[in-house]
Amino acid sequence: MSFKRMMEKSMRERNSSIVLALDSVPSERGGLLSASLRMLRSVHPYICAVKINNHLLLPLGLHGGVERIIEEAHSLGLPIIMDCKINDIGYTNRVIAENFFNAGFDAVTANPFVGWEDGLKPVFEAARKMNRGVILLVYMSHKASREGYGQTVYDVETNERKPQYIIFAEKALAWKADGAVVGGTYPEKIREVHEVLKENVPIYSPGIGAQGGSLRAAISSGAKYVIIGRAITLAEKPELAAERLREESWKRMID
Ligand code: BMP
Repeated sequence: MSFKRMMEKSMRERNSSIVLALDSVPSERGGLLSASLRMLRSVHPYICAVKINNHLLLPLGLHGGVERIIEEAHSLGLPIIMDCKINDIGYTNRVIAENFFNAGFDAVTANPFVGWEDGLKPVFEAARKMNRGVILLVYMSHKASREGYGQTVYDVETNERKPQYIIFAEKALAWKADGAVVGGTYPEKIREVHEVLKENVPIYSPGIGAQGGSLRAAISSGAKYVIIGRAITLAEKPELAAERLREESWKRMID
């Protein structure tokens, strides 16, 4: 099954569009790995996938620690995404993607700034060969996002001017990406990107809660999945926070 279909199935079966950003911190109740596994086990009924990044990869390492989290996510029936934001030359990018796919990740994130030929093409090739997904950054959630993703690009051949994120959305469509990241802090950008992508490439939206984005606005503007970390992981009762957020997001989805 393709990553896109796997996500769709997980979302429908669990009535949840929440991708948990498992950016754990060690707690007094144990180290990073046990804190992460505990978090996953307590919130898994309310989420449809898990995403991890360098928060866990650097201290735990891929083999051993992170592979244990991948195994746990899969045993709970959850797809797992490596948010590595691949951003190098093609030769290196392929090795990065293959390492994560071989470890068991179902998808990786990548930065379209590096382009296709000798950039992200080898990542998409590796993903297609191994039946995994690639999610592209289209407009990030942080304050300075406009300095890069929000620049106006002048095309000397056509004399056209377009926002960088619209060009990235068009690339996500042309490259048949499995997802596009658009910050939940910018619902108007979600709307514009959704106009380009329609239902062909699902929008993943981080920045809800801790970064000030509204779940309601992100979903009603066209986000299909919401990536949520601290609003769940730092809550006094993460499972209650996840349950509440799931309810709120699901209500919006079926409205
Ligand atoms: P939180 O809900 O705690 O703000 O976490 C958001 C997560 O999404 C983090 O793991 C962050 O690295 C990631 N993220 C983001 O916040 N904005 C983006 O534009 C892209 C991301 O991957």
